[in-house]
Amino acid sequence: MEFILVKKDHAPHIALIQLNRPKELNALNLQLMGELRDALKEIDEDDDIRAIIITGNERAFAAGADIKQMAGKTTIDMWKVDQFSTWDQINKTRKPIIAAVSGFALGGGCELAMTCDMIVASETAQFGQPEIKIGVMPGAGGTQRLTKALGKAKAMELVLTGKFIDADTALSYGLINKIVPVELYLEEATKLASEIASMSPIATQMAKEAVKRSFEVPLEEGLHFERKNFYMLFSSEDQKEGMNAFVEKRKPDFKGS
Ligand code: DAK
Repeated sequence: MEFILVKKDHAPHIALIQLNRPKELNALNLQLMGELRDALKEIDEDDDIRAIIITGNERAFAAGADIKQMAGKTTIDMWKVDQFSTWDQINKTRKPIIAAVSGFALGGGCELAMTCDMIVASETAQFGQPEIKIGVMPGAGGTQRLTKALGKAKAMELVLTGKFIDADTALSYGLINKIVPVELYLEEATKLASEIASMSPIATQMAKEAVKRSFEVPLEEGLHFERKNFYMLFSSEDQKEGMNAFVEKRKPDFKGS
């Protein structure tokens, strides 16, 4: 891996993926995205890992897709590369993913953070979809995820003007979960990931799947999906362990079985 760093043992049951093109503000070139796809696939198949953190560095989470790499491309060049398989892999990752964001999260960087399940931000974080300023528009889910998170009026403003919002505004808009001082954003994301990792991984993954389903289907169908996952969890040993631990007044020890 040239453009990402992967630590599978960042903390117990937690993998950390760090985007690592610091000079280019972690601009998401095709190689980086391919590496990210492969790492996520491998981590998702690793039974020991229960939660994932994706981060950048203090200055930038990611300043978007690599404009220099895209500038001369034709429609057919773009089509041939099939970048969507990478974005689809991120979206279909079963394990909860937290984006730990500091500095710029722009364009594809903002879309990457939004494709994660939660966002912990440093007070220097800035979010935006500035594609409009370079003659295009969001292409990796920005128009949809931003609108679902912020509502039409605010999403339109960000997408049509390309303006950035700071961490306080992002929090007040409901885009992110938390803001912490810059020296603490990774620690805070790790705390959140550890809390999730202390639960049954089967339950967290099925719960994540059900919450995500709410974005795709009408309420009735979503409720049906939720019920199915709820019942399924009664086939897990973790359900017995969780409920017995409550009755016996002790901490549960979830095994992921
Ligand atoms: N691409 C390539 N290089 C970038 C970059 C980017 N997105 N952002 C920054 N860099 C590079 C700069 O060119 C500069 O390199 P050198 O000139 O030193 O070689 C270096 O990083 C430092 O940047 P600056 O010198 O510009 O730093 P400043 O602090 O002055 O400004 C900035 C920071 C973030 C405001 C500025 O760099 C900037 O505006 N960057 C571009 C932001 C942007 O427009 N982002 C959206 C890109 S379009 C798709 C999936 C995704 C996408 C599309 C399709 N499919 C699945 C089909 C996504 C598209 C996008 O994200």
